Amino acid sequence: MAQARKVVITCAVTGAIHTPTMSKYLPVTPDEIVSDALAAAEAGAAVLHLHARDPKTGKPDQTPEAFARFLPRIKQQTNAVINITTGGSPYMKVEERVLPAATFKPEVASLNMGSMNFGLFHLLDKYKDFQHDWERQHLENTRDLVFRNTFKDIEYILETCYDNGTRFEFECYDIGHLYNLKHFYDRGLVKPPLFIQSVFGLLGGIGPHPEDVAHMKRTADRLFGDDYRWSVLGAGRHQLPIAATSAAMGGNIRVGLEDSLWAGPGKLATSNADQVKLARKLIEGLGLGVATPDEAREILSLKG
Ligand code: KMH
Ligand code: ZN
Repeated sequence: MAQARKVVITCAVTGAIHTPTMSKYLPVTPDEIVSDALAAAEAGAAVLHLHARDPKTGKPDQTPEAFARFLPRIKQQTNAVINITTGGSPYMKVEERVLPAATFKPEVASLNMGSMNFGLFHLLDKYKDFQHDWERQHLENTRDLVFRNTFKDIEYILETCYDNGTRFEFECYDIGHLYNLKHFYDRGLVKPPLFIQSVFGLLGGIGPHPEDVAHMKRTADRLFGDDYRWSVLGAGRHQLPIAATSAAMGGNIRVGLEDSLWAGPGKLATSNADQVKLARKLIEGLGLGVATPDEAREILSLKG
């Protein structure tokens, strides 16, 4: 009997977009990040995409010290692939953003493939009373914020991580970002298979329509042929519909509270594992399999 295709689930545990007021389930302290990450891995996430936060305020914290409070504990207790952010938050400079990946030399680091608007201010319609001052500012300031990822920035991150054997999750928020990746591919600065994470439904990037997903995939197919592995993430309520579309089209899936706080219409996810379980359900419902961490290493050609 033919083996079912294996789908890699990435879980992005906390990120830098959402704030503690938006959900009491958002992991913020090192203990919360560890327990949510481990439960997500247990539920089927082969890759854990990690950011750090200040435990008191929940503010994104990109210092290696902040990562050191949870990273060794996660590594000790799971075989899941560790993926460290180099995006940090859109307010940080690239030199600061790359420090945790440069320090901990993970198997995977994220790499954002272009500059863009990164609108979160529309969330102010929904959330009014914030626990911490920084939260309102964090949303308000995005009216006039560019998430900066210039060619020089991208090259700097590639160069900094090159000798560590770290491979990348290339975050592509729009079609032009695929062409930026092609530029680095043509120059031999990135090696196949490229792990492309297509991001849908953020204000400032491509939308979440099935036609957007199809266009992204068609373009990646044309530019990279068999030299890439495709994964998708949908922001907010688009998370699961986009995941289902990807799995049905031959792709992989990213879920997690970094990108969406929801586990259904109007229903907050009570943990990252909630969303991983939903992803698993839809993968298995399609007759596909969930990749183990070692299968993910094979599929993505990681250093292991
Ligand atoms: N929050 C995602 C849409 C990064 O950490 O480098 C993108 C992301 C970026 O995860
Ligand atoms: Zn991230």
